[in-house]
Order: sequence, then structure tokens, then C-alpha cells
Amino acid sequence: MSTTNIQAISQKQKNRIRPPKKYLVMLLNDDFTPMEFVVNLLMEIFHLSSTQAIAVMLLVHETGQGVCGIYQKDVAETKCLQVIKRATSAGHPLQCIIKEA
Ligand code: TYC
Repeated sequence: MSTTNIQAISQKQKNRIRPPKKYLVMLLNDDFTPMEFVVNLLMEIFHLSSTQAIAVMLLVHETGQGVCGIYQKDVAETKCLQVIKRATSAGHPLQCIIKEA
């Protein structure tokens, strides 16, 4: 195969449309934010059922962190900001981070 052909193929590979990367939105534990506040936030921002929200809150409480949802980057960043804004307004130190999946 000629070099030109190989270059054309590798250029084609580069041009292939890839699905967008996904990001985990993760809550971090602390000793001060009330459990009920975390559960409500998980239901309202991440649309979890009350059973799912309690399970995620307890996982974070017991292990230090837990995944609330997996989204494209812009959505993950927005949800993370919503969590921090809501916690800060209520005077809680709750922290939220995003990680590439
Ligand atoms: N550890 C907190 C408490 O005992 C509850 C809590 C759960 C806080 C999850 C933050 O992301 C969190 N009140």
C-alpha cells in the first residue's frame, strides 16, 4: 500500500465522529451537611427516586464519595454548580466534583 493511501486512511480515522465523553458527578462526604438536605438535593437536581437518593446519600456518608449521575461535560458542570450553589446558600459545606468517566 502506498504512503499516500496509508495517510488517507489514518486521516479518515481521525475524522470519525466519536460519541462525546461522559463525566461522573460525585458528591463528597462531610460531617455537617444534614442527611435530609442531601437526599432532597439528589431528588431535585439528579431526579433520583427517594429510595435511590437515600442509597446514594448513605454510600457517600459511609465511603466518603458517591456518583449522583453521568452526563456530557456541560450538563455535569451545571449540575455540580447547582449543588454547590444550593449548599452554599443554605450554609452547608457540601462539595461536589466531576470526573471523566
Ligand atoms: N455525613 C453527613 C452527616 O452525617 C451526611 C452527608 C451525606 C453529608 C452525604 C454529605 O455528600 C454528603 N450529616
